[in-house]
Amino acid sequence: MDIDVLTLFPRIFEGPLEESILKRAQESGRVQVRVHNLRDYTHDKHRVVDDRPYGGGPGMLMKPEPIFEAVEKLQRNDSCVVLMTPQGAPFTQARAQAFAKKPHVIIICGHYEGVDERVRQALVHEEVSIGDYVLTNGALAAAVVVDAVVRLLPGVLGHEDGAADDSFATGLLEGPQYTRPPEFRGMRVPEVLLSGDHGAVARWRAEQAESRTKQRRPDLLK
Ligand code: JDQ
Repeated sequence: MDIDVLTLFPRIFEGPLEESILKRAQESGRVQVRVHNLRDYTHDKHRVVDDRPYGGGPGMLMKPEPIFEAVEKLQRNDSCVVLMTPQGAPFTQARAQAFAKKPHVIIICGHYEGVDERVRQALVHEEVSIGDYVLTNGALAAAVVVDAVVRLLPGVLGHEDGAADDSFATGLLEGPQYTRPPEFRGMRVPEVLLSGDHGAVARWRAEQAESRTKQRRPDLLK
């Protein structure tokens, strides 16, 4: 899979892409993530990427020209062009799975107050939001999307089942989990987990997942 990210802050991606799973996914050739600085797609001396909104008002918008130039250079007939924006459809595990099946995703990170509407009109296939809070720009949101998508690619996670029993794939939250020692500062690991009875363990985990989901995320049960 190929992912191209268009941003004014390419260094925001350096840390995340160079760590652990994302780094190994790239080294093994399962994904190629390229981060492009939109300023490199300007032609004027001051490399201007923003301008004032027509009709007035505070803040600045991203000019359409550098985004059009970058997307038109990078896009292929199999590309999916995604815009990060607080007005987008919620980014969910289902959307991450859909993106993971695409051969090429181009992610446009908005900056300032957003992008000129003609970018949406002419270039963008999908607008996504990672949650109902306002970030300073789209770069961190795009890094979240890249992370969630890359770990779903075949061979990226070490263990076999891969992401199959992630809580958002099963539709339930994960229940409590324990590792050694069996007693720590007076707190005991539940006896059933030490019993060796795999059927009883499976039933206990299912009950715990259900009650935790009911308590914390009843919306997931509906
Ligand atoms: C941009 C901003 C005031 C946007 C500029 C581009 N889930 C999510 N939260 N925030 C974003 C996504 C996001 C994405 C792209 C962005 C925020 N901003 C800041 C400021 C109004 C609108």
